[in-house]
Amino acid sequence: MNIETIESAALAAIAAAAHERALDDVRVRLLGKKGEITTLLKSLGKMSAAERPAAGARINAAKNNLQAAIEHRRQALGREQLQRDLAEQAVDVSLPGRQRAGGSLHPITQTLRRIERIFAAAGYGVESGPEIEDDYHNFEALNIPAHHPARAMHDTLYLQGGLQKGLLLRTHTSPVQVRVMEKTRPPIRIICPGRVYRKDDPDASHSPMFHQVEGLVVDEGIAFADLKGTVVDFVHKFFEKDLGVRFRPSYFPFTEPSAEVDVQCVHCFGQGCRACGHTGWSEVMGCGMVHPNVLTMAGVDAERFTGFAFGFGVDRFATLFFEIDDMRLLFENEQRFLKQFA
Ligand code: 2NL
Repeated sequence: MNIETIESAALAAIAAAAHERALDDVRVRLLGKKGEITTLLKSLGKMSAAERPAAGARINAAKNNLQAAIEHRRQALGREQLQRDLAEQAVDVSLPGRQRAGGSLHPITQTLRRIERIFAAAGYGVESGPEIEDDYHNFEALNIPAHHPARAMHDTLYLQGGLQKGLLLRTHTSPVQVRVMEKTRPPIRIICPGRVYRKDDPDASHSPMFHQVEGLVVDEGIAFADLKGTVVDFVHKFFEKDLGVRFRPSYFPFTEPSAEVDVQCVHCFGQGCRACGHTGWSEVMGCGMVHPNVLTMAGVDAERFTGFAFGFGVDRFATLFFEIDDMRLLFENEQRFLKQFA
């Protein structure tokens, strides 16, 4: 076959190769060991010396031309394939993204942060301590006598036997304050938030684990008026409402005098409703002047220093603030409930 015919047929085959495999078949057919061009080049040896240079030049030119055409076609096929791949794997950037479920703070944590922010702004330090306590720091140091009902097995969760003898789950965060008094000299101005435990059967207003904040101020010349002002200020800042606050005389072994604090019902502003049992008031905390025995046992000079203390349930404040009617909701972690406070 003559070289022009081979070359034009080959160029047509190269142009027609629809994919790399077909193109490679064409290449082998032309330039492989037994390819048409290779065979023609081998045939040069049989030619006369006169014919050989022109024929050789012509065949080599065809070979170079075809190699270039194959390479050109290969690149074109590569680009076509790339375009197909890109089209196939294309991402629709206009599609809405997969929504990530955002977390949020638990209503108790939100309430705690709110309480801490108010007291921190008034110059209080925030202290924490162990949830497993000894009998001394939880009871003895707080002037709670041996046969006080709070110490009874049915109120306190005691750890069992062996090395754990005399250990219990703290029933209030007062032991943290005792420890602070033991290791620092007045003035002391702290709040102690944390988990506390009681052997209670859970109901709408009781949980065996709940959250408490206690506050303690010890300095020279601290009076009940300071306690009263502090508590009223705090309640107004916390609820952001001008609610009435009243102090009722009460009794705690660790304070003298002692008082219970009522706040006007956040729902009815004192009118009386179901939430406040038609009294118009909600009981929110206990407080009093630190008993001199408590100061003395902790190594504070009770002749020189006086102090006040208060304690309240964070969960109670959370239910009042967010208008939640059952405390158990705070501990069940039901997503549909928690989402309302995100
Ligand atoms: C309540 C309210 C209260 C205290 C806690 C306290 C702590 C120290 C000394 C004196 Cl270190 N008092 N804390 C005071 C009054 C009330 O808690 O209803 N508790 C049963």
